[in-house]
Amino acid sequence: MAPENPISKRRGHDGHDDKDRQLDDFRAAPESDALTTDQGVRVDDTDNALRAGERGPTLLEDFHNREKITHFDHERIPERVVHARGSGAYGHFEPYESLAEYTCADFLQEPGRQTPVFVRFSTVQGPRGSADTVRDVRGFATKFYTRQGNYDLVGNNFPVFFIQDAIKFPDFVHAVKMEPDNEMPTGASAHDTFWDFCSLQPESTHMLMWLMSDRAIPRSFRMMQGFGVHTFRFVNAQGRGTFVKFHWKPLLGVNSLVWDEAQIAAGRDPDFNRRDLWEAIESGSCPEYELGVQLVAEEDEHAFAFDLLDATKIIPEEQVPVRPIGRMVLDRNPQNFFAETEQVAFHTANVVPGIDFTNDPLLQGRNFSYLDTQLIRLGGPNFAQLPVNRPLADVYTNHRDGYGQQVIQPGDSYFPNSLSGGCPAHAGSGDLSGVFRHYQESVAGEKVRVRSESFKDHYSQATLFWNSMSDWEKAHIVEAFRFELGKVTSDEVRERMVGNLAHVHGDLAGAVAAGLGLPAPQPDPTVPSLSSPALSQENLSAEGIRTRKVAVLAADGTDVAYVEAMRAKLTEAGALVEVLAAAEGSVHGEDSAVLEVDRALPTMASVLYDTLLVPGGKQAVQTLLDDPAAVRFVEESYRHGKPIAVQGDGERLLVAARVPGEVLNAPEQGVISADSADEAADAFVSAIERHRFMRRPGLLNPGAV
Ligand code: HDD
Repeated sequence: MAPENPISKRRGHDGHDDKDRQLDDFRAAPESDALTTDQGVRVDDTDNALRAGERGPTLLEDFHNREKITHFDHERIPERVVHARGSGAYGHFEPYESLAEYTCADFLQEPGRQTPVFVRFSTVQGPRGSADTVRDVRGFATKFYTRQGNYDLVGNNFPVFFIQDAIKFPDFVHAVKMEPDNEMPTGASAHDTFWDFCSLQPESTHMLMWLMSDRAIPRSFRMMQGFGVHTFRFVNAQGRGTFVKFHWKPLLGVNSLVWDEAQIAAGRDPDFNRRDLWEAIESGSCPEYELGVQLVAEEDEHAFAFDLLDATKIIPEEQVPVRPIGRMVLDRNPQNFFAETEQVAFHTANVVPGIDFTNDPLLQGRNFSYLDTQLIRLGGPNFAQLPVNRPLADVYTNHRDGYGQQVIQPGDSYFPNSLSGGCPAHAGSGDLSGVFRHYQESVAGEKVRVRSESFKDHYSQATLFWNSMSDWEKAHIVEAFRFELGKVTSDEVRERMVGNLAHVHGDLAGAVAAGLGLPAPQPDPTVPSLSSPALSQENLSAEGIRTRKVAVLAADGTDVAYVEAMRAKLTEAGALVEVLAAAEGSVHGEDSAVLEVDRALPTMASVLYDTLLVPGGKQAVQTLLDDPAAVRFVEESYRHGKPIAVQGDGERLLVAARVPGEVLNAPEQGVISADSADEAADAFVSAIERHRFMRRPGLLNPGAV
């Protein structure tokens, strides 16, 4: 009898939903416990090649050796030309209400009906092995396995894009990717070609504002928004269209790292975001996102100061509120990275009845590119048969043959036919339910190669973004521009870019120019004063501290009772508490109580935690003061704006970490000093809820504010 598949068992894959049950058919449960060749011939030695004599030459006849090496030689496929590095997870989506008024999409009809999904998060610029915490856009691509076929919402964590027309995409990607001669920099846009392109391409300015903001260094895939970016179209059963923009909102709030922290994390844990997602799902803290839509009636197409077809523009939420329509939970990690996360193929043109395109020229070009790129990346036209890509809906086509064909298709493959009884029949000839009918839009025009006049305002919404930021967000944007342009070697490019920023805001251009040693450009007097509070991360925190990671610095002599009391309160609120000490094992309190150590301090770093707890205890604090790694831990936690709670003597570590005197006990700055857990816990929990305290003395670079 075939043994139970140990991998399925370990991961608890137990026919979770329809997609999981479908995948089960493809999970390679070994049918015998003996090693075989691909042909099923049993092998008793895979360590020694067949040779002529003990010390003689290897023989060509050794088919096992040749097959093993040949298969290995072909294990790699081309990585994605963009979004090469990613992490995926399965889950499900369920609507809150029926959206039948706007769309006939089956998966949006019935409140509570679950549709399985696979989501892949990614960075854009770097190769597969690059670090997670680089400054970059994050991909947020969702495949809904609906009963009417697969629907892919291939979005990003920013609501706008660099270019307006897809024909510019190869130029943009060539500019942002590593430079062609030396293939540097990896996972970074801080180089000449990127800024050369952007400085000559003002339509990228709005996107640059997002890219230079902390949105480009998310704390977690679980704490970042997603956007469909384009204006799409819902179509209802009567054929009425409604413009729609899609928004994913994480229930854990929208939180970011700070730049210094992101750079340290890239070294301490290059898999920072990937690990975070994986571990959260493995531990049952499943990330959740709410899907929201902005709906615009067809007759209001021209009611805005910008063009709805222009992907460099948002519809401000104050103008058209986001209506929550459902929620998505990611609750299962893949079992095989290559088979699932690497081979998944998203395509903006994978739509289902009830969801259609608009004439956004960026979207129109994407609708060509994704299928095209999968053909080379996945080696032929049959990639939709790969388990992760396979729809749950029945598939019946006249496509035949090609590399990797998995199906034995009996019968003819042409239409019309009489010999196969006319099968597969067109839906039009019988059952009309679930048929995709393209939206009946009337189209007329000259053939022209022009950009619409309505696409020509490249700065107003960049200004809107700037105006909507809080003081510390603005300071971070200025610092990011200074960092990036500071890496640019061409003076001409720097000057041109700063000149463009003058059309966004004089303060921004002036502060960036000062950092680069350039004269402040003339501010543009026509800059608007609009703002949209919904854009600031100050307004996007969530309630609660679920899954936030708390580091406790301990040593022999630590007040164990205090740690246990704080741990109880923090854990009850959903946080994850880890005790760090110089070595693994345990430490003893003054009263010889024992505290288990979760991690050895030398293997960890403050950047791997959200917040810090320093218990008192004279001897313990002295030990920590003598350990440069512990002092650095505190110093970084403070500098990165993280909440810190200290007990009694623990305050001496703050002093050693050069925390200014006025902040030694300043709950409004996220530094809580109290002797008992009862006094500290509530203030600490509210501080963790706020995520970061970026207005602490010394944190805001005065030149950048
Ligand atoms: Fe794209 C991948 C998102 C514009 C061409 N894109 C890709 C992925 C995401 C996006 C999330 C990774 C999917 C995955 O995880 O496998 N792309 C976007 C967004 C865009 C955008 C939100 C603008 C609104 N993309 C865009 C344009 C083109 C492409 C204008 C080409 C004309 N994108 C591709 C691609 C990729 C891709 C070359 C690379 C790998 C893949 O498709 O499967 O076809």
